[in-house]
Amino acid sequence: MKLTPLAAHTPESVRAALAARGWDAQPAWFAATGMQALVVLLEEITETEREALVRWGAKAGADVLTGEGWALVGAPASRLAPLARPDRLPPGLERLAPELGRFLAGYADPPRRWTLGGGGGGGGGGALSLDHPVLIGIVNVTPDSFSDGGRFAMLDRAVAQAERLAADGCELLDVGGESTRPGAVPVPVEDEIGRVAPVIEQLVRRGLGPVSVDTRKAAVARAALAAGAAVVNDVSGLAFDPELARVVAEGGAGVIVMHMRGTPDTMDSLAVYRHVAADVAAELGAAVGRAEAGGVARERIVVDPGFGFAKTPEQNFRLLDELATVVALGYPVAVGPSRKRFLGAATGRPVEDRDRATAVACALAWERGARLFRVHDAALAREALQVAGATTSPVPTGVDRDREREAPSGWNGTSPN
Ligand code: PMM
Repeated sequence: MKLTPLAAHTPESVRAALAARGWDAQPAWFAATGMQALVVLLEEITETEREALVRWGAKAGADVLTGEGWALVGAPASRLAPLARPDRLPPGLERLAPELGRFLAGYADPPRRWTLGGGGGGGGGGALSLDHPVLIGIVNVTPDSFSDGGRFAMLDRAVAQAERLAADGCELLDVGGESTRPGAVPVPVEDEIGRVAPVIEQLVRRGLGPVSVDTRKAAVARAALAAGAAVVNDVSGLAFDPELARVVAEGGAGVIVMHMRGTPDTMDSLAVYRHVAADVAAELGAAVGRAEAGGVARERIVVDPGFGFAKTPEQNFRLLDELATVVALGYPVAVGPSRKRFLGAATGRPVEDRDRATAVACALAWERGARLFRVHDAALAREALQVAGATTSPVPTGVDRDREREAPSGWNGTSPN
């Protein structure tokens, strides 16, 4: 007998083993994703539900660890799938089906596109494919990033920076007029509009778009969308300005909801989590709820764990490693590790020498399911992501993703041949 342990972190290993033994692409991919080990944490469960889970686990051969009001369930996707089907649910677990069903559907068929505004307000238009890493280039128009000041100097330099980022492969340019670093001075709305709107207009006019505006304020977002922005990137996750979700919805724009706590001034003192990845995912879920309650369509929403915002270096690294918990929300995930302090904590490098570390962080995030990468230096990140993207493709060869959509109910753990 010959024994070969396969790589368990990717369905690709099982797919390749089956393909090498004559299986067709489609059933091989089905079976391989069904065999992937999943772990779900259930909270706020009753004693009856807990007992039903333990009984089911013993019968199904799943691992179930429980305590009062919670359970951790570990099993291959194919074994969890019946729990998402009302007709096959063991009695006592009825409340589990809808949530688990949503997760498994998103797991089997992650979002492949992000719908943006058409620019110029009013919606329509653009979309970005998420089948490959998408770079978002940072265009800062804050006086501290352009210390020689002057409106025209600022505009010229922003355009030059945007041209460089676009040439280096950025598919979205993120224009921000207010620094969100701790201790940064708040910028009055009129000043922020005066900084970002002319830049956005220029970038769109020169065909460098689509463009996003990095703002927490509804009035700034409204002006930016009128100037041609297609996306609002809000570091406060729609918590700072209650009007912003409605402005995004009415403008037909895309939105990035980022996780943070408090404000740039208070966030460092709020970096206390029970379990950082699970807590951030739950709080991002609430942010997505704010977006949807304001009328923003699901396909326009991207979530971002907010590296460096209300997180210690250790928490940022845990979050990066456990990014799959954020990906499991079912929305495309953007990350912005670029040049941040936690990268300096690991490498000892100063802020101006963190682009290599940024590129590595982006590659790791891609491997864990992130699709969009907000960076200062696009050339290095692009190269890292080209390698990462070639290693872990979200589009398996020979598989028709529209047929794969059926996966959760199709998983049965046996050979379809
Ligand atoms: N980080 C900063 C600003 N905006 N937006 C998103 N979506 N994600 C981020 O991580 C993020 C952001 C702060 O970084 P900078 O001051 O270097 O731009």
